[in-house]
Amino acid sequence: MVKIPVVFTPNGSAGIQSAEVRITSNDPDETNPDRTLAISGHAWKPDGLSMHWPLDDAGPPNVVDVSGNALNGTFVDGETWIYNDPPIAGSEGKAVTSIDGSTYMLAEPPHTPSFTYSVWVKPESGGVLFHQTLDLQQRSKSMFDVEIGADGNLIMYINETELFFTDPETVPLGEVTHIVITHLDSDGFGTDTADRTRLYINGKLHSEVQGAGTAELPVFPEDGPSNNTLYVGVSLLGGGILRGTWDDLQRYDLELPEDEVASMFANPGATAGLDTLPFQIVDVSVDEAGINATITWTSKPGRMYTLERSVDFGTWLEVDDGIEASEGETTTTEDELEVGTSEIYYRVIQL
Ligand SMILES: [Ca+2]
Ligand SMILES: [Ca+2]
Repeated sequence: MVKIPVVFTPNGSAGIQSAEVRITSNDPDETNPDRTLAISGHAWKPDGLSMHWPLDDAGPPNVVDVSGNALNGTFVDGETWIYNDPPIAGSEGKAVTSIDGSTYMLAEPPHTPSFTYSVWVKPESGGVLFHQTLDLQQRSKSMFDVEIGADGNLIMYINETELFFTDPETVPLGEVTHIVITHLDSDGFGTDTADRTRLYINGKLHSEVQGAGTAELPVFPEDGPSNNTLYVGVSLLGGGILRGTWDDLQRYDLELPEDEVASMFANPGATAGLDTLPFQIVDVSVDEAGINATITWTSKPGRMYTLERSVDFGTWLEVDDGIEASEGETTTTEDELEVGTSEIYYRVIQL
């Protein structure tokens, strides 16, 4: 018996993705030398990722979210945007450019005490990256603002507290910069305190404020008027439209650590791994007698798994369910395989 392991790792957009494996033989005596197998798998989604806009969009009105959370946004003044621009986050995919008019994007991300924003920009003018206002009607209270000045400095506020006012050329106009902002508030909303806020430029920690130097993200008042809209590329408080190219916007509902930010800069467009192994089968072994198969996959403590099998990639039968995870990898065995079975496929479902 020859074992040919084929590992298919779906990546990119979260959700079901498919591929084909074609096996051919150059043996002239082989009677069935050509075989195509359809493979599908569920793309893995990192913990904490709430929104991921690759900005590969071909046109308005929607800014497509591939995080799996369906947090699509809107291109405002969508006909004026330029789509299918060459990417600035790495060399794959596309980017979008705002050149004129009232071009900005709207999002409705979850409102969480801690967060991370990551974006690639090539600004052609100063303007606003992110803006949220506490009071929509009066437009008087700034909740969260990040702005790039005409000389390439970056200014950031949370709850009207100025956290960063960087030197000129931090985000140089006409150049591509990867900007990441992380915010940690470990004791949650309503305490008036947060742990720290960090600014990363091109994968490196640029500025940091801690404790009393930072501010807590306020909660929206229950009786409004307010909304949870995130304005991307404009401010309602008079800040300008940011003209320039945008690529790969990601949001997390937690503070990404320094090594993850460095990794995101080194791998443009990739999401943070958060020290979690991709979910996949790493080994399938059959004992010499061909009676027992052992299947091993990456796992996380606390999770439960179901193992299924198929002989034709069409019908799947449960082998075992309620399999408790071990740390790192989990192994289970299917006993008493049917004699004469030449192919079995396994899949593991994380519950
Ligand atoms: Ca892109
Ligand atoms: Ca707090």
